[in-house]
Amino acid sequence: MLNLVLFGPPGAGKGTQSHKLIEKYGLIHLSTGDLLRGEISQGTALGLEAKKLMDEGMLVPDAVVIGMISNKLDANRDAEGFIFDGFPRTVAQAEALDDLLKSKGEAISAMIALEVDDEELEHRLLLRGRDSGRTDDANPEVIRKRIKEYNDKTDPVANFYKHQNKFTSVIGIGSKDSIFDTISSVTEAL
Ligand code: B4P
Repeated sequence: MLNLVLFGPPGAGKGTQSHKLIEKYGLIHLSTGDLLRGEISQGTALGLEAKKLMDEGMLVPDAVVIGMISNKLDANRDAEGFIFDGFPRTVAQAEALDDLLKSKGEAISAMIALEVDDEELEHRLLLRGRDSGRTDDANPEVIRKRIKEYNDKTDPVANFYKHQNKFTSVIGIGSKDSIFDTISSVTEAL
């Protein structure tokens, strides 16, 4: 199985590059952001709780996202592999993911981290906020809070995969296609 973690700050292009990887490898896309937005649009209790945190630029509790991912892994037992987009975002989530995959005789193949500076991130997210209706993209203060949450809680996850020799960093600035070419050179070497 090819199991990839696509990593990077909010707006780095994880969702964008995930879609290209899915087309190329037929992987199952597991985006915790999309799953949470799905819960919000269905008006579930989980969605209502998550929306409050997401609108403030905070992470939702580990147990919630780990539970969602665990259900999706169980529901896709015959998959060729998975692309984890926006997950894991904390070291506790990374440890839980390793355990879930291990219980199925699987492991993460690689983490690919998109590197983009804060100014460009803010610019991209505000631009997306104009069309997407995403409330967490509309407010510069919330965007800065999300970037701070990333630096405080998510960036340490990179070390988790560095220690396993599974980490590769890719510059996330340039055309979407040229970034994808660089990512492809990493996946083809696996
Ligand atoms: P996510 O939905 O994961 O989204 P994101 O980090 O905002 O964006 P992404 O990096 O996917 O950006 P995209 O490709 O779309 O998270 C939203 C919230 O959900 C979090 O803040 C948190 O509250 C919660 N959450 C999710 N997962 C969680 C977890 N595991 N634990 C706890 N909480 C969790 O790109 C952004 C924009 O840039 C797009 O408009 C795109 O077109 C543009 N773009 C992409 N590549 C570009 C390029 N090369 N050049 C120019 N623009 C580009």
